[in-house]
Amino acid sequence: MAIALENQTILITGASSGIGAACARFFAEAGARLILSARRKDKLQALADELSKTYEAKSLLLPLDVQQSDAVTSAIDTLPADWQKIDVLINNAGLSRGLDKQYEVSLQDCEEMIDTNIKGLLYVTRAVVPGMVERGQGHVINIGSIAAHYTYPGGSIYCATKAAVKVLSEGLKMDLLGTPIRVTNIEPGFVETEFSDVRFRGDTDRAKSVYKGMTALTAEDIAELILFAATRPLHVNISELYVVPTDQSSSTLIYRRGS
Ligand code: NDP
Ligand code: 8X3
Repeated sequence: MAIALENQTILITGASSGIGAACARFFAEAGARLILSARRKDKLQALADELSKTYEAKSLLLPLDVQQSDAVTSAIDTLPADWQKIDVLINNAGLSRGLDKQYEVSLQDCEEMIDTNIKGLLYVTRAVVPGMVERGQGHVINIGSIAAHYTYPGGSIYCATKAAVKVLSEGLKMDLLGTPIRVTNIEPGFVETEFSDVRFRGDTDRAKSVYKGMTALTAEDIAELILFAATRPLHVNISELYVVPTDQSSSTLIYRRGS
């Protein structure tokens, strides 16, 4: 039987758009309280207002750049007393930059992907998990990618970061064995969000062409699976969920209509 999320506290990184924002809506509908984190405070505020109006959900804004280790630690350590007991951490903040060759991609792009997708996820995990262990309750849900399994040309840095998320998820599960804390790695294929706009720095035509002629997953498709993982009975740990659009079988094998 599904477990209830009423009054549970969910911390979502990257809540300002895409999968993170969709998770906020699904968990709010299920009665949870949300800690909404990302860099764009205006987007977080608009989302919090919507959640309050639509679901009467309580939200706390946590504007944060996950690349900044000190800021992450201090933000988690100084949460208001009634928000400190985090039940579910959704490590979702992440991005890709460009499709440049490994030997040509700028160091700045490499570092942004590594610092956000690997180091940022680790900073947040290290700040939150000790409290979960102390309280004997918690669930860490990382957003990996099928890119962890399939390297594609020009994507090796991003793919390496998602391979790291897979390994960090597996290792965290091992390190938490003997505690009730659960660990899940969600690995989506194409999801149509701001992801490709960010990858191609606002070149919307190029971003749209990624999904041309095929039906991509939606942020809601993924949020529903995350909610499913979070609501399994406490003795059930979904370790990995690998999910692609029906029109996709690997990072580079896509079925496109009319092409
Ligand atoms: P979006 O671009 O829509 O969302 C990314 C989120 O990450 C935004 O809320 C952004 O917020 C946040 N973010 C980025 N950098 C930082 C940072 N340094 N500090 C804090 N927050 C940050 O893309 P998606 O929703 O698609 O992506 C969510 C996750 O899903 C990512 O980890 C991505 O790698 C993964 N994924 C996406 C797939 C896809 O096809 N879309 C497929 C597989 C995995 P802000 O800019 O306000 O900080
Ligand atoms: C995002 C999906 O295939 O663009 O993780 O890398 S892909």
